[in-house]
Amino acid sequence: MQPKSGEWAVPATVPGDNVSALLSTGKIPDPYWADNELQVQWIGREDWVYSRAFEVGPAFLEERAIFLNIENLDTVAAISLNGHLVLRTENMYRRYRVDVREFLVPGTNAIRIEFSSSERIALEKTKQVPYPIPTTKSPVESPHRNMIRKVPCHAGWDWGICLMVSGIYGDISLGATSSCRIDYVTTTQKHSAGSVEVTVEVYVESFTEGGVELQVSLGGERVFLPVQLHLGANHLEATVTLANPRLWWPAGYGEQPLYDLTVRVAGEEMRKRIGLRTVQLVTEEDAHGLSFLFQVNGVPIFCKGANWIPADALPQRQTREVVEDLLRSALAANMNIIRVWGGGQYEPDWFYDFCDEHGLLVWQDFMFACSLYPSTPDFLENVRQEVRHQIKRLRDHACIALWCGNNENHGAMTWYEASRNNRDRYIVDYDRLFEGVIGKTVDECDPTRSYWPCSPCAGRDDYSEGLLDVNRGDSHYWGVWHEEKPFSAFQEITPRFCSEFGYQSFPSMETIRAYAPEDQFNLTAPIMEYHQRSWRGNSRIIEMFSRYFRMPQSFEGFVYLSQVQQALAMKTAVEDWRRARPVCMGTLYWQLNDNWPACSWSSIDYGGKWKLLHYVTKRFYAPLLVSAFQTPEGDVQIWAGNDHLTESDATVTVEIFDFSGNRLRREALPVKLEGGSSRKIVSWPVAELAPEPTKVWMRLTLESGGASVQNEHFFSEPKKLPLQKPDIAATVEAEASGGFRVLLSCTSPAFYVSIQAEGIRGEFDDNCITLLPGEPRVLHFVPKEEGTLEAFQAALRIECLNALHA
Ligand code: BMA
Repeated sequence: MQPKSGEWAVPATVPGDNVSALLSTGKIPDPYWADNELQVQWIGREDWVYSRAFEVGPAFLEERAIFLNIENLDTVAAISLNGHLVLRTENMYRRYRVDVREFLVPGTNAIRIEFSSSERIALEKTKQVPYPIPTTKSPVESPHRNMIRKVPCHAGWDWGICLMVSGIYGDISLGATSSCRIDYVTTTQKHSAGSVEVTVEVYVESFTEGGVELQVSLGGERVFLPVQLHLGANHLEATVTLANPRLWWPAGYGEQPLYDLTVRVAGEEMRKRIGLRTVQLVTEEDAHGLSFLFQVNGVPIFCKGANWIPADALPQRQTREVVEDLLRSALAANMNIIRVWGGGQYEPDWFYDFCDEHGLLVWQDFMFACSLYPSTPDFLENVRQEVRHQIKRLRDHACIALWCGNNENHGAMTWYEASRNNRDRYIVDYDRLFEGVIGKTVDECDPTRSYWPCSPCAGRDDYSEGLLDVNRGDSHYWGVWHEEKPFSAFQEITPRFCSEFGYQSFPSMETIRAYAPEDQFNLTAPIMEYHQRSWRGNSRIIEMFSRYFRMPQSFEGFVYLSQVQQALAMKTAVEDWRRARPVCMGTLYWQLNDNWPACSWSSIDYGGKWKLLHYVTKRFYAPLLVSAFQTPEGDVQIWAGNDHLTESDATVTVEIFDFSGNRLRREALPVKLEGGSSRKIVSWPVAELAPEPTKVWMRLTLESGGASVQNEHFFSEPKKLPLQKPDIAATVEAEASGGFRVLLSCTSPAFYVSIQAEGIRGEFDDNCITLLPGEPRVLHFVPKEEGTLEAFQAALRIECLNALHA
């Protein structure tokens, strides 16, 4: 690989990206460290050339058709074989297949891929439109990201580094056949009592004519059909009926059986695995507005999840291991859905395979975010090809619940002066793209799923301004972070489905060490501010501390408290919206992961380490939930929720303690919990439960069918509480499994107790817990790498809220 204008070259990996190649050969410093990002911005302004030689055997060249297959090539490039230009690409989300037979020779061949600077091309494209096409600004950015079909967040985001990478991240290969090529296989299921009829459609490019056999085998059933192939594109179809189908369910609702599908035509073969299920988005007018909920196999699903962004700003590091680890963490925190957000990318097949296998529903955005977009004929045609390909590639994944047009572009029409002054102009562009092209393409290529034009919006036919009506469709609620409202603002709204809401925290100490030297360990130090891309971000975090907490004394204390604060923000929102079931039927917090080490809304650090939020998520997303809601009128309501489908007998225990750990009151309330429900169990005046609200706290326990969950409630802001200095003792033992067991005990109640094994990859089974004297807790740590007991012990770090009151 070499810069087009340069004299030097470095080895590059395919699949991989040019920035990783420069990094691994020492040409650039680590862009994630300190503010090195600024030193690598030139890379995106250069043109880059990838070249290599490859061998082709004579037998290969005897085949009738020889084609070059390219997927995920980023982005604007000219590809030549042996000096002949064979293809120009301009969309990294499309698959390109071109006939290259005449350009190959037996023996050694040369391929050259010339990548044009995406930044320059984007700028050139703005000149082809006679009015501005605005996009969101980021602190460090490449402008006009909306003009090219490249991962939008490569150009920087309000959590992300600007790295205008290029390279090849998917397949690049030569194919040869003398018969035909299967371009896509898609399936459509028709469910009826006791059976499912599956129609298999096969899209074949044929290079010969004549009769052949179409062979379809699905779950042991076989159908062989004689078919005629014509030169060029062929559309074949077969139907297979499966009796007694085993249905596919989202995580927590049942199993994920997958049926093997094999399609053969004239010696060519394609395999897939199919989950049998129906999925429906239900949006109906009702007493509260316009509903928004998913039903799988007719069962309403309360969706619990988070938003997904690309796993690394360096595409080469988005390995299967890294990505699956993140998805596994989502499942471990009781999530049943993730939203592949529109500022990122369509993920590789194995991402969706994993979600199929584990019951993680996917809300799939098309890749448009926080911008307005052009509607020139070229742009629209380019997008049509992209969307057609992505739908045909992905639609057989059982996990995919929805196609969504974009992220926030509908609302974005109010963000820019140009579009505020001329809404007609931009709404026409919007409609051409998101209905005229994408909506129509979804209807044509996947009638089995719903299309939702924008997250958030109020449906396909609603072009109204102002998308803040949480009663209609899905919503993004940013009042607490971006408008700096108190956490109680979450409880003042009842969204039908909240597909974004978030609160930031600092990453863990070990992640901070990966980008900042110790002299920067201060919230307002330049590098700490540099790795914060949200406007006033660190100030907001500190200001919010002052409302609820006492100020930490140390940097480590700030980092810890920021994670507690974030966890409490999300807990406040999710518990409230789960209580509001069935009016609210889903929560997707912003955001699951990070693409570089930074301060952000994520619940998992760059590198995979769980923040405290992720542990707390595991509790507030658990199927059983017990929670308290203190009303503005001065009552405390106790609620119990059950996401299981079956009714159960349960007990809710309410205990009042003082801050020395003395129990002052205990009530055990028997309750019947209906399947898929949430209900208020009891309501007391605060004055009765806690006559002096700063002197006591409440513990709630819900027990049902052998499961037990707990929660705690303070009657006033934590900063007012007389928290005592707890003496927390930890004894550690190695477990036969290779993990570690930690026994924690204390001398007075300790809150939001955090235990970290710094620098050791792995997770505890619980964290951010409450400890009571006389009730020691055992936690287990499952490491992702081998290590000794001594190393584990030395890495342990324990913190709790009480320390701020000492
Ligand atoms: C949203 C997202 C992102 C952004 C986040 C935080 O609305 O869609 O664009 O990162 O807010 O501001």
